[in-house]
Amino acid sequence: MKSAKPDNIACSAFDNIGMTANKLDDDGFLITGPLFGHELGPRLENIIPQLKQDSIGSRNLMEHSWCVDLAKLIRGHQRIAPFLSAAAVAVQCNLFEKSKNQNWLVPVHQDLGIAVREKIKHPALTGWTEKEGSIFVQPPDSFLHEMVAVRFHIDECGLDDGPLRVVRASHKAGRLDSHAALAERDRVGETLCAVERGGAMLMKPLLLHASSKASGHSRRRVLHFVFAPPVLPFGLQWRHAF
Ligand SMILES: O=C(O)CCC(=O)C(=O)O
Repeated sequence: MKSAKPDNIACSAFDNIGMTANKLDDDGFLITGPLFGHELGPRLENIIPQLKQDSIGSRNLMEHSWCVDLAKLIRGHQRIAPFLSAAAVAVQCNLFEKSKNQNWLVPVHQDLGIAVREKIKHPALTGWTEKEGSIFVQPPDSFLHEMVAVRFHIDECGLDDGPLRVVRASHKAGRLDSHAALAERDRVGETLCAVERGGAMLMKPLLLHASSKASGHSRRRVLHFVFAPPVLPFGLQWRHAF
């Protein structure tokens, strides 16, 4: 089997103003420089430790007004808005933290689940699960293609900080089982995604992605927002939609 060593590095050392939505459609991801300068950093620094103290689960951050406010700021940002449809709503926000005490990895996968209010029986809806009190289901690929994740980096994420490794353009292959996912990764290779503090990585949920453990000397926090069409198919309703 061919080694899956990253053959490429993507970083935020460019300004994406003027880039077209085709870039996101073609590659399945793109990286921006800092969205708000350094202003938002200290504000978020104060919020995140409080969340931890309250032992609030990382998947339900949309229940907090600060998170809804930030989602709206991000959606309207001149570097982000061109990549979202005008009607897009924020439906989810997870905090992903890697540090010395909290170091982890994820194998290659696609983000297939969405959080909904209740179960609806329909043959096109699969993979029902419950996590942290939310019901998740996998909608058809055609709906996942309409969604965009915006990963807002609270800290810098360099190559030693457990960055995402993505398989460029793999979202175009649709839903892949684990065997096909590994084959696609080995065929295309991986791109390491370094992001500056305050920068964002935009990503299609069907893009194959993975991440390694960090070196353990840094703290890498990412708020992973998901934006999607406001109306779900088959009578489903979003758990959160702002
Ligand atoms: O932030 C990471 O390292 C992994 C995130 C991830 O796997 C995901 O968004 O599904």
